[in-house]
Amino acid sequence: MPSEIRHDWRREELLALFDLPLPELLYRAASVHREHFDPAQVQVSTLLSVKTGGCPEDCGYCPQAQRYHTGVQATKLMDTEQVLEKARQAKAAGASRFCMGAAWRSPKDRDIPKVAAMIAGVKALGLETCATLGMLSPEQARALREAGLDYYNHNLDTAPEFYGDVIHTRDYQDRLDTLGHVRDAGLKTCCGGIVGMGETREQRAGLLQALANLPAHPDSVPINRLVQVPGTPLAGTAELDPFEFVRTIAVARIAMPRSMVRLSAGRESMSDELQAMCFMAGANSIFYGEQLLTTANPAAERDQALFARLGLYAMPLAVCEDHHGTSTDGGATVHAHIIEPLSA
Ligand code: SAM
Ligand code: DTB
Ligand code: SF4
Repeated sequence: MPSEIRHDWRREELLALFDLPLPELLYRAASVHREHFDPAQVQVSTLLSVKTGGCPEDCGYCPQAQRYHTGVQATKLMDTEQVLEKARQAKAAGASRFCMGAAWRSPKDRDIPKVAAMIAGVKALGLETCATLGMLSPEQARALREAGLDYYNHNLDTAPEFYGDVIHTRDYQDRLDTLGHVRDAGLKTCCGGIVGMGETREQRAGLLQALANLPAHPDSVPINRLVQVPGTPLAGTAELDPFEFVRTIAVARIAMPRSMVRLSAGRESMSDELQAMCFMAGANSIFYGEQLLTTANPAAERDQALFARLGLYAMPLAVCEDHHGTSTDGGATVHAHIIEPLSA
């Protein structure tokens, strides 16, 4: 029986999945994964921080909040040409999606034409475009869509009842509102959260419940493992058991069968074996390139070697588009497997 697309997950059902013996949970998640995806195919995105640091918000995990002293140097919005050069490099290295991040609470209206020019330029390179700029008004979301934006990343971050322990400068409803504006503008959503912030298993289930019960499942679901940055309030939090991280990926896969589940921040400090377990649990997307926004990500060579050892390959761009039904050229521009495996 194919798995249903549900928006009525109860917390206890998700917790019952978390509580399964790990082999049984992995089997169930891997079965759901195969209903909708080739389990060897992984979607590859590259991130660029187009405006770094100096953020007025107080997200307890974030190295870019002005109020924490993390050593991150605040910058102005980058020039479009510099951004396009980075996007060309990302495409040449094998990424199919380019995600531009800005350390803003929300963009000012005067920023939108500048970001729109970046989006249009990246789109013209043949990459999928994604942006994460904070809260958006309905008009801003529409303007970004018109510029050629495919995805907007805006995370719920954690369960509603734990959220107030982490962030105080905007509330959960603000996030839900922005996600509504993004969907209404016809953008695809990239929405997930962070684990390892000291939340309970019930709260991890609560994050997945909130994501799966959105009016539409996010097209991409980034599951970040907290990157602990000295100076942030969450530095020093007890490390999450790696198997609990794998369980979180598996339950996300089961609850959101057609979404791309992204093994996101935190890979740099994960072993190859832990990452392999995450792919077996249904993760099918990564951030690729040595930097996330301000913190380290595995070197491209390490990821190429990992893909080769595991027999994984990068999702070609045209397949990324086909998967969401928006390919305009019938797949004529299929790129070969774009993270080239290193020869043995
Ligand atoms: N300022 C915008 C916002 O908050 O929506 C966009 C950029 S913000 C850095 C994007 C996401 O990165 C956050 O929602 C959070 O989930 C993730 N993130 C930030 N710092 C992180 C950390 N130290 N570890 C893991 N994920 C982190
Ligand atoms: C997401 O969920 N993870 C990415 C992306 N969306 C923008 C960001 C991770 C940031 C990790 C901390 C940093 O590098 O500053
Ligand atoms: Fe600012 Fe985004 Fe960091 Fe929060 S997560 S402090 S909004 S850059």
